[in-house]
Order: sequence, then structure tokens, then C-alpha cells
Amino acid sequence: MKLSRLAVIGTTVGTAAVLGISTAAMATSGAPAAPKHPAAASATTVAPDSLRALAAKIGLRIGTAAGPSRLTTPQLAAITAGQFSVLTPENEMKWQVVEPTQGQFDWTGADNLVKFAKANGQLVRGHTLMWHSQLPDWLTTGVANGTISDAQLKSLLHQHITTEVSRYKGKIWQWDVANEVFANSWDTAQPDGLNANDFWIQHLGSGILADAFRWAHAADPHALLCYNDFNIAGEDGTNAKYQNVHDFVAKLKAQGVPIDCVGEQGHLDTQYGFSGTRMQQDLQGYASLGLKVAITEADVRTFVNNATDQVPTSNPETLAQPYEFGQMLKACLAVKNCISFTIWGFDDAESWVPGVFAGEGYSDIYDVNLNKKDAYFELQQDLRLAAFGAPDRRRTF
Ligand code: 9MR
Repeated sequence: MKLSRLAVIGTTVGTAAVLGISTAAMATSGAPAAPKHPAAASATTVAPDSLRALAAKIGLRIGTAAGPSRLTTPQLAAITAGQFSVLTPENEMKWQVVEPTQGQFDWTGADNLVKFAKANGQLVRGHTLMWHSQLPDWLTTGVANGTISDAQLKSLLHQHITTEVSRYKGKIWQWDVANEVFANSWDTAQPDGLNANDFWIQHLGSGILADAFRWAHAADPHALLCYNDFNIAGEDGTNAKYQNVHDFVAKLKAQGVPIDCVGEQGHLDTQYGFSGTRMQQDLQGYASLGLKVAITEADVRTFVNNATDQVPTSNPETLAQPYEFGQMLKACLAVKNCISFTIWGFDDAESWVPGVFAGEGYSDIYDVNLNKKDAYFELQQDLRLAAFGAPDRRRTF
């Protein structure tokens, strides 16, 4: 275990000092006014060779998705705090979790994450306000049986966004306002590229995106508001989904809709093609619209022997996994507007992958026994080298 090493070489100092930057200075970009974010008040033990400390040298935030166990299990919590400078609640801010019964809220998980982040000098990516998945049963049932009309659905979404964003006003750096509403090659696309069968598009039409961003902005004018999706930078052979998202957000910007960033999730699989060069070009394409960009859910899965041990079944795949992680980070590093690089969790044992993709796993940067993998060292080395040439994000704020 690397904990003893962390403790030995780590220096206990104010996190802002470790990061070489104030939290407030990191916090904004396209946001119209001065940011209001919690000061990095804690004394976290951050090793100088940790991912977060190395990335701080160029003003990049390194993140992880954190469910409750990554905040409370001591070994996991030490990594969550020691390696990362921004946290995303893996599930705890989703509508199903925060309002399981209509009008009855449970903010426990979300509050705990925000508290943990504050204590450890970390920012928070809020995730996610409008998504077809993990909606409360009372909502989907009501829509299905007609007791909730489309007009009522719109008003409920407005209320949901306002309630949640207001609750955490000033405490969220980036919000994933809308998630996964564009069509993939296997979906039915509308002429504007949105998924015709997406729950929100089906019931409320394409205009709901602009509404959602406006409602979120009204509740917290200083949070960076993002559109978040997968296969929108480098993974899609035709690049059609990228083009659709690009053109749609360009239109939103032209209409004055308060959108500040695009999040590329970065869920890769070594069996498919992926172009780091294309990812960089696409991230730059969004950046050229005046948007910030972020890698929001990076992981790279591959075929493994079993879901418990998660040993890759072929040698090239073992090499491809860290290579593709490195390609994603390098693409982000090359684009000055890329402000954060978040990994979806960090250890294979807790990953969502084996439960969803039969026979696959090994998708994170720590193995099932919490040992650092090649992917960790790949990211660490890329960040070390970045200090010698990658554009410094701090000058963009
Ligand atoms: O990692 C999340 C997993 O625990 C949930 O069961 C799942 C439900 O769909 O959502 C996972 O996170 C997703 C994220 O919120 C949006 N992009 C895809 C992620 C992986 O499915």
C-alpha cells in the first residue's frame, strides 16, 4: 500500500499553497462575474508527486468520481484526498437520490461530498441535473401513466434545477447541466443531432436545453455550466456526434444561453478505435467557440479474466490501457481551455464497468488491491512533463 509512502514524503501544508494557486483564482472562466467558491481552508497531506500537486503547476484540476465509500473507507479516502483536486459525486446529486419521494429530499450523500471537498481543498463538479437515467420512480411513473403532463414535467424540472443548484450555490465549480441528450450512431437523430428518443427531448423538445442552462444560471450565476456526453471528442469514427454537439452549442452561445463548457466523458474501450489527435482537435473545436472543456469521466476498459481479479486477457491490451489514458490527458494538456481531467473513480474494485460490460474491467488507475497501475504512472509522468511546456491554465482565469 502506498499510504505509508504518502505520509512519509507528504508535506502538510495549506492546500492552496500546495496547488500554488488560490481556489478562487481557479474557479472561473466563461462565468460573467467574479467567482465565489469556498476557500481552500484545509491542511491536506498532499505529496509533491501526487497527480493533484503535479497538475497544479499548470493550473489543471485532476478529479475523481467519489461515492460514499471513497469518502469514508480510510484507504480510499486517503487516495481521494491525496491525489485529486476536484470531486464529482458518482450518484449522490442525481435526481433519483436527492428526491426519492416527491417533495422529500435526501441531501446526505451530496452534503457529505461537498463537506469532504471543502475540508481537503478540493472543488466540486456537480453531476447531473437533466439526464434520462436515474430519475425518481414517482416522476417516470407519473409521466408514463399520464398523471404528469409535459407542462408539469417542465415545471418539475425547473423546480429540481432551481432547488439543487440553489442549495449548493457558491460551492460547485462546474455543473453538468444536461447529460447525454445527443444521438449516437445507433440512435434515431433529429435534424439537430439530438436523440429523438431521449426522455427529455421526447417530452419537452430541443428547447429544453436552453431552458435548463438558464434556470441553472439563475440559481448560481458563478458556476460554470457544462454540457456533458460520451463519444463527442475522438471516439466516433465519423465524428458526426462531435459536429452535432459543436453546432448546437455554437447556436446556444449565439443566442446568449449561459453555457460555459463542454465535458467529454472519456469512457474508452481498448477494442474500439480512438484517436488522441482527433480528441485534441475536437476539444480545441469547442474551445474555439469560447468554451472551457473538461474530461469528465475518463476510464479505459478491456477484457479481463474475471470481475474479481480483473487481469487483462491479452498483453497488447495491458499496454493499450495506460496508453489511451495518456492520449486523453495529453489531448487535454494541449488545449489551454481544458480545465479539468476527471477519472471515473480510481480503483478497479469499485468501478461501474464489470457490472455493465460483461467480461470487461481493468478500467481505472489503481488495481483491485489498490496498487497503482501503469495508467497511474503514465498520467503522473505526463503531468511531470507538462510543467515544461503545456499551456498554463491559470492565465486564462
Ligand atoms: O458510475 C455510475 C453508476 O454507479 C450508476 O449505477 C450508473 C447509472 O446509470 O451511472 C454511472 O455513472 C454514469 C454517469 O453518471 C454518466 N455517464 C456514464 C456513467 C457510467 O455509466
